[in-house]
Amino acid sequence: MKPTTQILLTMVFLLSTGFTFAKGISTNDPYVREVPPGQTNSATFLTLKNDSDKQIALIKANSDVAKNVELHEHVHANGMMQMRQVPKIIIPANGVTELKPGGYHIMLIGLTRKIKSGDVVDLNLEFDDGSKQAIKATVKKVMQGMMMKGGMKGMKQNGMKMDKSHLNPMPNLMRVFKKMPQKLNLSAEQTEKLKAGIAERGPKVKDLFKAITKYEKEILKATLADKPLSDIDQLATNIVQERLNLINSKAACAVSVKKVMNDEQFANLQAVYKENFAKKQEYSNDMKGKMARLKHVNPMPNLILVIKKMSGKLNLTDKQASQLKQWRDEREPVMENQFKTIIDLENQLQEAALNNAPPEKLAELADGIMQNRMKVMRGKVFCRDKIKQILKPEQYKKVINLYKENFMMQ
Ligand SMILES: [Cu+2]
Repeated sequence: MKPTTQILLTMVFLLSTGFTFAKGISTNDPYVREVPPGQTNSATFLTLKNDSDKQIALIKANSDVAKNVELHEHVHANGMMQMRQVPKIIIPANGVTELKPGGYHIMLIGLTRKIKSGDVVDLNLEFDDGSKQAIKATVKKVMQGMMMKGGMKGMKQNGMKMDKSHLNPMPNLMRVFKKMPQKLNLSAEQTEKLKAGIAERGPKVKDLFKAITKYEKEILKATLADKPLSDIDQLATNIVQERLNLINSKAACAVSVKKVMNDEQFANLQAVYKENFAKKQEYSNDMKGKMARLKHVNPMPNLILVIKKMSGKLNLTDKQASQLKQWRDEREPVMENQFKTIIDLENQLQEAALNNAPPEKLAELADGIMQNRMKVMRGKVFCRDKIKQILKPEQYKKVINLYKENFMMQ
């Protein structure tokens, strides 16, 4: 090869890599989640932008800060968020893929050193177009999934869809007004009055959602932190109290809407709601139904599930395994029954509210729901303490850590 040809080729090569660089993946805002001392895993988040006309995938990452670096995603499974490894993370042609809490992330497994806010971590990324990038990610405090502060707002800011259906069993009549006002034949004056009502009640309802979400996070945390039943009972009481407040506020909302409309309009509003928005909760016995239920009625950690799925890591003796199985066989039907009762009663409550049932009837159904919700939460504490009794302290500790590491959102 003549030197000139070689130079030419090198130049073409440089130009082409320059081209790929400009027209390939760019990274934005990489950061690593700060973790408390003793926790051995963390995660990296960033935005990947693809300026090329071809889809490109992130296929590998490594860093000296962790023994293992894996690409992960979060999936809804078993009634909670779980993460799992994925072979690649695709960035669509001329598109953006965000790695964020509750979604895709680069998992750092087995941290090789302590990391705290402000530290900078080096990462190398490899893409399926052959390109590589070295990036620096700053360590930051990131609110963690289920323990996220700021409730719904925090979740929304973190880009997660928040399913509120498990918080409110009452019909949300104002959805009709918001989504299909043309069906209601309202006068301008009525429209103004309803808008004013929403403006007034909206923030209060949001606060109730927030309060329930906050207490549900606290009860999860308290259960994992081995707090006694009395502490957890207090939190459970707060949860059902706020849930009752929410039901009452929805009932009050219906009353004030009724005042703005004439009888015919209100009956029509209920009919439109029934047709378009009312959803009966199904009670199906397949896995999906079971898991949806778990999420819906139970804010507590499901330690039995950890044992079921990760028993290989626990070194259970035969005796322990059979004791745990016996406990599970005993408890599961009881819990299922409580779940079923809650869902039945919530369906009845929705129907009663849409059929002008008297307030006493609504109160009675709401009360039944809350009694069973209390039972579920208390039952989970018994379950925790039973597991603790069967396992050795270090095994139990392992269960708690496995739960935190694998079943809580990164
Ligand atoms: Cu992960």
